[in-house]
Amino acid sequence: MRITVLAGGVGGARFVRGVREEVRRRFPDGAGGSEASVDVVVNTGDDLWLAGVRLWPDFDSLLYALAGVNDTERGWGRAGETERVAAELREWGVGWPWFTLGDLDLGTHLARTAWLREGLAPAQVAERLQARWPLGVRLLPATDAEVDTHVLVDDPDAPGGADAPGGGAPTRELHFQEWWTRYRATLPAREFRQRNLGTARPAPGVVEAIADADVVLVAPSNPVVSIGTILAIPGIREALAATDAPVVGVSPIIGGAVVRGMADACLSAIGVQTDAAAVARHYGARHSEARHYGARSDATGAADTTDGARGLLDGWLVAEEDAAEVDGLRADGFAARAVPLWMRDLETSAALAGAALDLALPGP
Ligand code: FO1
Repeated sequence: MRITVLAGGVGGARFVRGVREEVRRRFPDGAGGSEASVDVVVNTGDDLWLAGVRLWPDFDSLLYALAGVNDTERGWGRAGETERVAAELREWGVGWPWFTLGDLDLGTHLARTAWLREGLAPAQVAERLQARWPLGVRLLPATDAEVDTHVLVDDPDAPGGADAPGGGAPTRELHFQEWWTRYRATLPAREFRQRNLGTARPAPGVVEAIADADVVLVAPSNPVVSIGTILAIPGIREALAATDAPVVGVSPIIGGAVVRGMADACLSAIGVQTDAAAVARHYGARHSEARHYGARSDATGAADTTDGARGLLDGWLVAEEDAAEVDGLRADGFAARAVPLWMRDLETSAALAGAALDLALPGP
């Protein structure tokens, strides 16, 4: 059984921990002749260069969480972290004062940057990083290209802001991390722009992981900047459309609110409601009659509103709080089910992963 998960950082990490646990329970040591493997295609749109080092926030969130060395309170970074180097960097005026690079975390960034500078491709660096701990899954960066996300906003420092004389307000492009952590996504996003998308290709192993999978799961990660970036890499959406595996997603929205983070600010920027069914329709149903949507692939990964072409999903799990959405989703071509969606601990994460696998592969 080959399971492939598309995932972003913190929400993705909780879900993948659940998948790993559920797989261990269902396929203990290849019992009954069946072995299972889990590949995770990781969002690289949050990545950035800062203070001379390359950061991969979503990859590191998955790496640390699966290794059990993550800071579970904060949601990102290492447990037991100290910030001595960060204090020095602030004194030097290097990096961003609102973005803290912990000492242990910096070890990861330095190792990664050293290997990149030696000429290793990001996928090879990813292999080296995950060799340190027995993760039980394989993490694949979505692409070797630097597709760092930038956000176009009205310039917060422009005199007069939106009311500036001379028509349209001046705009500025911020790196996603500045928009997210410095401004807490409060500056309305006019547009998300991924660098280098034109020449980006899926990293080695990514297309195969999707093509050869028995099941593909879409984690409850940010549909715009996490899953949207993965889907926007030329070749990945096509691999999903072509795979024989069922593709099942999990809603990142519960009862009309985002589970964590500020994904609602990203959804509203691309005109998608913060609603479990709206996110499913944004991804699109693979086997719909194409009454409501087809394929308009763009940089946000959307696949909606034209005739005849296919979306991405066979199935969609919504929260029990959103059970009223299930009938409408089924009518639109999704195998939909309402289940407990809160991932409070390993047990609830594993139960959610089990529900996703059951929806993808219903028993006889
Ligand atoms: N998030 C914050 O809110 N503040 C920080 O100072 C911060 C530092 C940081 C350093 C390395 C890293 O890998 C992640 C870090 N994050 C920080 C988390 C990150 O900004 C985002 O939560 C994700 O990129 C969104 O998934």
